[in-house]
Formats: sequence, C-alpha cells, structure tokens
Amino acid sequence: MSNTVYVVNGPNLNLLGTREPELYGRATLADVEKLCRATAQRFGLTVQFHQSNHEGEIIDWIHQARAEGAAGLIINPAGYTTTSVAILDALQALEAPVVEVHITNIHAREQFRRHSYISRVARAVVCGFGIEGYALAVTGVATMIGAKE
Ligand code: CA2
Repeated sequence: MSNTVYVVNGPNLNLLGTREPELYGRATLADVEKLCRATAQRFGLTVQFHQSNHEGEIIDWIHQARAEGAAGLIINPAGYTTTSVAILDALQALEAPVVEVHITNIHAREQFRRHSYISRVARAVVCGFGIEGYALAVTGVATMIGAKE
C-alpha cells in the first residue's frame, strides 16, 4: 500500500468560491487542496488532488488509485452522486477505503440530492461541514488505515 490518498472532485467544483457562497462558502478548490495536503501531512500521507467535469476522467483516476495501491480515496462526486453507476462500479473494484464528502448537507436540500449511488461503497460519508469535511475525511482515512500523527 502506498501512502497516497486520492481526493477526487466532480463536476463544477472548479467553481467553488466564485458562485453561490451562501451555499458553498467562499473558499476555493485551491484552498480545499491546501487543507487536504496539510491534514494528510500530519499523518505522513501525501495527496493526489483532482477535479474533473468529465465522468470518464474521474473513473480513470479511480483506476489509477487502484493500480497504485492508494491508501484511500476521498470523493466529492458532486452532480454524479445521484447518477453514476459507472463511478460506483469503478469504486467497487478498489480495496482501499472510500470516503464520500459533500460540502453541504445533501439531506437538507432537494429530495433528488439525497440518493447517492456512491454511498453504497463508501466506508463513511461526511456532509454539511463545509470544506472542513475534507479535513475530517482525510483524518478518517488516516484512522481507518492506522496512520499515526
Ligand atoms: O455539497 C456538495 O458538495 C455537493 O456534492 C455539491 C454538488 C451538488 O450537486 C451535490 O448535490 C452536493 C454541486 C457542485 C457544484 O459546485 C459549485 C460550487 C460553487 C459554485 C457553483 C457550483
């Protein structure tokens, strides 16, 4: 197993901090990346941080994580949460723990956001903590794999 944690972000998250701050906050995806790296470093882990608006590219990174023997994979599938059996299938082939993150509390929003295909393979789901949820997810993966501070 490598000491790399993949953090994969789905469509439109590149716009974080530029629109809808009342919902998603003012932090940018670059801020999220810094937070993930700083948190991972505390546990001796490194981060492969990605964002894509394309389902296939997200699937390719999941395959890469598997081939590399990644320590864990954190995913905010964004709009693909409620639609993508293909991302679910890719994650199912991964042995490493998967943690699903949402910035907002998807259960307090529209009904259609509440059903996640991804949760079926997630060891844990974090939602509603804003971008701090990513730091919680990295800490959670570290705990799952027994990495010490
Ligand atoms: O709360 C989350 O993290 C979501 O995964 C975000 C998705 C949404 O479809 C999910 O239901 C919940 C939307 C990502 C779009 O991100 C933007 C951020 C700022 C401005 C515009 C879009």
